[in-house]
Amino acid sequence: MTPARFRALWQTLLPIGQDPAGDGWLRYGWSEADLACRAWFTAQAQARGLQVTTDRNGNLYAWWGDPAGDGAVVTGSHFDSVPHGGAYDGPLGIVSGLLAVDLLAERGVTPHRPLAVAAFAEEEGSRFGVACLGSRLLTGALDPAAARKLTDPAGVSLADAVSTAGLDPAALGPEPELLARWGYFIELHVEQGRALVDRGAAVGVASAIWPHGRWRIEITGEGNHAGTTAMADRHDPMLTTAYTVLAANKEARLRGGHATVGRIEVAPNATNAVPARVTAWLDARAPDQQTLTGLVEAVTVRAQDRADRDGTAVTVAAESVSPVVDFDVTLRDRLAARLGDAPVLPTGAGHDAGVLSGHVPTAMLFVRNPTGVSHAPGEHATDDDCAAGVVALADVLAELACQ
Ligand code: HGY
Ligand code: MN
Ligand code: MN
Ligand code: MN
Repeated sequence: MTPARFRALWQTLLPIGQDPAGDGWLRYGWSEADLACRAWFTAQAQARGLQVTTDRNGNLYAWWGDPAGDGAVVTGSHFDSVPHGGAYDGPLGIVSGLLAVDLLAERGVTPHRPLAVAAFAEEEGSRFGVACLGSRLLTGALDPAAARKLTDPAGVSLADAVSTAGLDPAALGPEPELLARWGYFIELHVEQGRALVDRGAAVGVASAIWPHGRWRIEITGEGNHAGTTAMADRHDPMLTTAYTVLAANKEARLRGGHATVGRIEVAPNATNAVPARVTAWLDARAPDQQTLTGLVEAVTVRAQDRADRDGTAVTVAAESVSPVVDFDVTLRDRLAARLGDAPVLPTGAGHDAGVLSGHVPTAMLFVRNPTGVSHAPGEHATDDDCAAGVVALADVLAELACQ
């Protein structure tokens, strides 16, 4: 697998969903860009003679072998991005899976198990607000009735969105019988940090996914005139919000966790009005559940203290939380050994692999990201390292599918 060969396939997908202004990618679940990625996937799979199936939640699979066979080895990731995200987070795992199939076929490998490349729906949750939507519906981690009601910022429901892709919204729901036929799931992903750079390695193996979640913080104040209202008479939720944002940063640093408020909505969102209400979304993550719980509680307490001073009200609701995922040690160490003692490292990022790991033996491979940046246009991986990732994935798939 040469860097040029990786680049040749990569650049057929790259332009899809790219921001016309060049500021990253805009690929959201069931959007035009996502439907174009799905069409790309289907064409690439068919060009390889792979059978394409879709589960009831719109997750796509390209099968080498019988989709109904047992012990399947499935690899894959997601097409969708955060707004103005990077090119690699998600798509790299899908492109690498297709190229790994090419490599195995050229090596004359005959898998003893069905092998599939998967594309999971709406992993980032950028459109409907719930991360790993497709894999959570597949595994039963998300109630389909609640999911159907999810709406995007334009008010389009998930039910309507999946209908545009030809799916029956009433069919959304868990598929235990499909998962029961899987033997392994392997996700290759661009590293979202600099650990592999620091270790001088092109490919690594995941040890764990930090517990993490997103919390919606509603801060209600009193809308008023920005010019005539005396400062002492204001109940300004933006002030409480500012203190909450600072508290998140401070408590995360104190506790060795990660936290940010990356999204806020202000009502009425007028320059010349003291806001009536601010909604802030907190993303918090930590190496263990106890630290994460303590971090979120501390932020909540600090927000409430400030609200008491500002005469505002604070409510906090968890929108989606992901428990810690310690990847199967035997599988993890077997893959690390197969890859010549590749570094083993945890990640603070969530992945479909984290959702699936509760249902099928799962592992993750990481490809070096020289910038360490992710969820932003600066996210990067060199063609050389991506080619090395394809070879590593092919070696792992061969090991698992031919045992
Ligand atoms: O948010 C995450 O950690 C993942 O990239 N969806
Ligand atoms: Mn991501
Ligand atoms: Mn991802
Ligand atoms: Mn006026």
